[in-house]
Amino acid sequence: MGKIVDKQELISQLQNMGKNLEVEIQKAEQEEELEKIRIQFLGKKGELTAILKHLGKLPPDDRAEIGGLANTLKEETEARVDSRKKEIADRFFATIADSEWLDVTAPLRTPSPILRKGRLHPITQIQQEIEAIFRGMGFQVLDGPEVETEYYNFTALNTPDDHPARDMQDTFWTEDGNLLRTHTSAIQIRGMEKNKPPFKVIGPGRVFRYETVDASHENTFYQVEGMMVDKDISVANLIYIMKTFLREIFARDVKVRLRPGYFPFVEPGFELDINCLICGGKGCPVCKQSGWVELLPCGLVHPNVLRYGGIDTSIYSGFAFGLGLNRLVMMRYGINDIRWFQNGDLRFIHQF
Ligand code: FA5
Repeated sequence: MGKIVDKQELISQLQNMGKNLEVEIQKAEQEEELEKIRIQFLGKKGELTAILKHLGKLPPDDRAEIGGLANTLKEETEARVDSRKKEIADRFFATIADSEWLDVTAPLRTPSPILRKGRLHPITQIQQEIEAIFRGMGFQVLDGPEVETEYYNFTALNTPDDHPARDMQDTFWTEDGNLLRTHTSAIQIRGMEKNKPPFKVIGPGRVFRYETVDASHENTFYQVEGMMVDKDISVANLIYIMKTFLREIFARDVKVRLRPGYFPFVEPGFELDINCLICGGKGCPVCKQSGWVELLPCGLVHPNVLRYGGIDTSIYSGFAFGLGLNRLVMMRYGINDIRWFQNGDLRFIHQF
């Protein structure tokens, strides 16, 4: 016969767990610690599940009572974790606000911080460098609108409206049926409309995705698109241009790896990863402990896309790539959180 389970014993176990949880949550100083606590207590293999294993041995009335208590504990814990997270974030921003308080009625100090020379945002700086590197290789720099049509952002990129790949990029739609471009690939189509092959273009710009923000994901970030169309373009041309570019931008040889990657507008498609320059490949939050950072998806342009651009695919082929600028800057300067780029903290900008 199994162990006899006492209802009171389970209640007191739940109460103890509740007390421990309260203490642990209050002690936590970082979001990651809170996540660990949540998993330790409420996860599938957590303490609550261990306690509830005994539920089946109780009479039905007691089961309902203990089940109810467990649910309340779970809900209370989720709420406590959320409110602690908010406290941690508020404290962080309050520290910044305190240290940046400025009396606008005070007379100017000399030298005045207001008269300090302005700096270009690190994203702008790297964009200018990238443009110079590619111009040096004969590429033309193109622009495109941030509010795009479905046609340029998806349809002409071999992604019709019933294509599952549309879900790969969560989209902000405007009320009139347009969208905030989810990638600079829209510029590929504009590039083909403006040029007759052979041609080489890059298109830098801001892009938008309806995403949850974390250390390595923003809802507003920057990319540079690249495209080369000529006779007999192959993966070898793509790899050569990418390696040359990375060596120039990092001023050293960077370890890269190429994995197969799926994008409807290239065939074959690749993900080019670079060795994480923040942790040297050992593993950190930016590379999600993998040692590699996904930097440069690329591939040979799908013939359907070339056809949308009015290009004769019996003569010409091409390659394309889409580089994430925020992550590139993070790698270069060892920035461990993507949220710095947009939080408006001048101390951040003044470092570059
Ligand atoms: C694309 O956007 C494709 N258009 C790229 C492409 C172009 C593929 C041409 C093939 C040919 P992806 O969604 O993986 O792919 O984004 C490209 C890069 O943008 C990523 O490698 C990453 O560096 C960056 N990126 C993507 N999502 C985010 C995000 N939420 N926050 C910051 N950077 C991001």
